Amino acid sequence: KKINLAVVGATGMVGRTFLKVLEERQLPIENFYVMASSRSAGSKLTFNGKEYTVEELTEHSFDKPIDIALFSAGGGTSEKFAPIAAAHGCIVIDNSSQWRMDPEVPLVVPEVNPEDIAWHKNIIANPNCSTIQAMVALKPLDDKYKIKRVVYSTYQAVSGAGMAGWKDLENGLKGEAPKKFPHPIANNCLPHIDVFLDNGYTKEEMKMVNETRKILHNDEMRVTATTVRVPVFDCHSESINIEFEKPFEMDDLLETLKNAPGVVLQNNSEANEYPLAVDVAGHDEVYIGRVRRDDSVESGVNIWVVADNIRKGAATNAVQIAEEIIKNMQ
Ligand code: A2P
Ligand code: 11C
Repeated sequence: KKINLAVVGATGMVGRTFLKVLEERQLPIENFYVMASSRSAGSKLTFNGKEYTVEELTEHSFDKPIDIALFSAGGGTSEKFAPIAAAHGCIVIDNSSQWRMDPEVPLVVPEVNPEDIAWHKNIIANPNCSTIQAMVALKPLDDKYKIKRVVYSTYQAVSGAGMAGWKDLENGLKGEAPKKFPHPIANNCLPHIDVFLDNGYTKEEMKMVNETRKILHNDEMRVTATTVRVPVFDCHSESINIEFEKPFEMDDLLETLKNAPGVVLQNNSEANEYPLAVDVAGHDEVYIGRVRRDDSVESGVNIWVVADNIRKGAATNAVQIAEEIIKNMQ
């Protein structure tokens, strides 16, 4: 069966990558629609060798039959338009943070909790990019050794903040003042992603905490995070410290990671081989290296996890969810 598919926010950083990933993975698409704001309505985007005109997203955009819509146009747009699309029978896969913690909305990483797709009510949330790559790494370890506590420290690319974030680094390297970030990002590290909350953490940090618990189905899991923006264009890197309930053998843990879906284990420090943002950019897998026992606790490990935040962290993950839905439609 071929489906009708719309991309909302098609002109954005993630939106353009949706088009690329949909092409690469050859989804069975009958009618294809690209939507954005009035600012870019009328402009053209090429998909599968054909030109498509960007439509302005309105209340009537979903009057036509659309089976699946991939949204990446900000939380406000999702808040208003995802329910409209859903009410028309369209399944929305939403890349914003708007619906992620709604108990009626599944939050899905296809390698990790594909079973949650089954209970959707026409909106499925794509997790935050820094959460997605962590989940692909943590799930096989949680299944085997039961995770007790996680400490995330992230090194996040400017592309996570969209086109405006990208430009701040590009222009900042030429000496221009920042427009998107509160401080220069060139030659700097900003321990500040998204807004600050009352508890002193940033929203990005609390997204990692709350989304981890929801995706791994464990509200009790102890999780904490420090998220940092670094002067890198593509790929989020993460240091993850994990404490387990059960003991583990290092060989067994490495084998578990090596065989995990969506993981590439690159753990050869003696040869200076470990995941690097510049190598991982453009790939869909989650790369893991620097695996070493944490001797400060009874059973713990430190790992280094790198993924392309726009691909696996956003577009690819959403397209994989669409593929699962299409598979279940057959
Ligand atoms: P537009 O190009 O018309 O501004 P990024 O985060 O990379 O900047 O991308 C944001 C995406 O979300 C763009 O495609 C942008 O479209 C789209 N967008 C922003 N606001 C709206 C809106 N109110 N309605 C529809 N699309 C929107
Ligand atoms: C960043 N992780 O790198 C953010 C971007 O909740 O989807 C994604 C925000 C989100 O800035």
